[in-house]
Amino acid sequence: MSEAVETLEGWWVLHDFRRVDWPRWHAASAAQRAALLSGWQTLCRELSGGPLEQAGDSAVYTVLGHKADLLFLHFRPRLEDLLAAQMAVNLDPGRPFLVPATSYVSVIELSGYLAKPGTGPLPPEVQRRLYPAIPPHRYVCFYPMNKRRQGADNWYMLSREERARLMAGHGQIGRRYAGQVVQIITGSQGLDDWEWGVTLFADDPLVFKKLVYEMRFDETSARYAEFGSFLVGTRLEPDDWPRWLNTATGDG
Ligand code: 76R
Repeated sequence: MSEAVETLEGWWVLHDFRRVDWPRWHAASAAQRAALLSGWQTLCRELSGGPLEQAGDSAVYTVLGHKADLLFLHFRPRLEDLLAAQMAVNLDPGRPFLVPATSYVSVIELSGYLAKPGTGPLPPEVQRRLYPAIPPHRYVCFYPMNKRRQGADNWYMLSREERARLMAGHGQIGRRYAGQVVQIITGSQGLDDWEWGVTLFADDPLVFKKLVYEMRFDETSARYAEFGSFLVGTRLEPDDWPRWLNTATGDG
């Protein structure tokens, strides 16, 4: 009989992917576009560090490919606070233009495979990992994953010792990327369609490919990991919106 590993949970997390309604954007007048743009910039400022934030953090990314145009990423103390952040995007004057594409609900998770959570107050380094600011790196990569439950390869039937051994190997590969990538693992059992969300932050997007590829050869991923859709994006600061939408010269 295997037992669940102890976990610690921190901020609640919403990955809110949006599409821009491009036909509508193209049909808008120069004045309407200017108003939308300043509305979106104000929204972003209010979400991170402004009145809509209070506690937690938010960041916005442009997303490559057809799956979405934007990612609004929110860390918040409670589910209700995530809802408020989601609704702020929905209720923004630019609402009909920012159409939901896909989303993911999860909570920052530290598992106790390598260090069992003690009973006293949490050490500051653990606090920082449970309640982090969104890492400032330029690029983000997100994908959901499961641990396999199939025939002989059933993660949930392994003993705790065996899982700890596998996770130690996983951590070893990960630590080779120290300084190049920050990973935030969020648990989503009972919350969304996969078991975990993996969010990686780096200043060189090639690091995502190299890390994920190398991990595929680690037994934990090779035998037990199943993956959903991968999305990659670039940080979009409020001041970057005009350049992104090519309106910086007021082209209209
Ligand atoms: O050293 C530590 O303190 C933490 C060790 C550690 C744990 C417990 C760790 C390290 N991870 C842990 C848990 Mn991870 N991680 C992933 C993926 O693409 C794939 O193959 C898998 C997706 C990546 C890229 C990654 C990166 N990790 C987990 C869990 C929870 C498992 C459970 O509880 O059963 C998942 C799903 C998961 C997945 N991991 C690291 C990294 C990196 C880069 C590290 C080193 C981090 C560091 O030392 O700073």
